[in-house]
Amino acid sequence: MLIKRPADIVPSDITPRALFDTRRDFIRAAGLGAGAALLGGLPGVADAQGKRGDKLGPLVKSPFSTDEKLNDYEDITSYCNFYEFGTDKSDPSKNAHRMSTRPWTVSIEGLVQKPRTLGIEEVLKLAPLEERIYRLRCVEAWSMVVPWVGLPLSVLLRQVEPLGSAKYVEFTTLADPKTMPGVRSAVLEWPYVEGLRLDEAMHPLTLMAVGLYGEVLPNQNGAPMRLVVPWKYGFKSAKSIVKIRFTDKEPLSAWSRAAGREYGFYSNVNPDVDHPRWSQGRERRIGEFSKRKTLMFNGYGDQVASLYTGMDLRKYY
Ligand SMILES: Nc1nc2c(c(=O)[nH]1)N[C@H]1C(S)=C(S)[C@@H](COP(=O)(O)O)O[C@H]1N2
Ligand SMILES: [Mo]
Repeated sequence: MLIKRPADIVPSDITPRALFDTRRDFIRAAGLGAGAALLGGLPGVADAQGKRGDKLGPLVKSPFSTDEKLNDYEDITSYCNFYEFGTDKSDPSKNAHRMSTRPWTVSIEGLVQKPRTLGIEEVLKLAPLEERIYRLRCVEAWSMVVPWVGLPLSVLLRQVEPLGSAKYVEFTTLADPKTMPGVRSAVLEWPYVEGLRLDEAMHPLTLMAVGLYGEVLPNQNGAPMRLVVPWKYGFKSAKSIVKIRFTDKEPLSAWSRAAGREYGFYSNVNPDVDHPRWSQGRERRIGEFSKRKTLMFNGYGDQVASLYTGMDLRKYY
């Protein structure tokens, strides 16, 4: 995203429509998108071995979900940013199958009472898994609506009893040159690092996603667990996380390190603060032709604006 201007996206290039329409009808019929609070009928989380197509469930529906039209499974899984697998939107779906997501552990450390390393199976059992339909707004001025499956990040963070001195949380993602061709190139410094202020990380909207469309995450979308911070530009939502560290200093994220003038620490979606090389005022929803207006905090202002009271969001972009 450092290199390219927002491309004109032609979804017909990447989507065999008949295929994913069928798939979506099937998933709808299985209960996702229905009104029930607890969606039964799906195998339990213990059945999810991380193979493509493994179901997650039962799922609790989230009150935070948008009712906008979902992007198709094919769009979400074939139009991706995951530079470890290449800089083209189509590279992750071609290359990410090489990454192994079992076994997988995340170590949670730093300014905490009880540092822990959890296996992905333990993470899946920490809380009832929720379906959360969120908008994802990339800094490159496209957006999607994604039916994530996950648990509140706060549930995971509480496991280690953060100390009072902890002010920020840093996320480090996998960097394996053997399976990730992008890591052999210098497009970013590896591993990919992201960070949140502690109150942002603990906010109820902040999700640790482990699936989408009721199934385990496809590798290209950040298996086996990735952040989803829906009021921030997409690059804050780090994929394939292996380490979470509590700190008292603002973490230096991979994109701020590469181009700090373009990508700030906060990176809240803000139509009034342009990227130095393009406007952030509008966005193209993948699958749509005309552009729509970008909303402050990506439309999540009612829930998150109070986190930034008194801050100049032009300075803290
Ligand atoms: N490890 C890692 N995480 C990452 C990225 C990346 O290159 N590497 N790209 C980010 C960007 S720019 C976006 S827009 C989202 C895209 O998520 P999606 O491909 O699941 O839509 O992932 C983010 N997380
Ligand atoms: Mo992005």
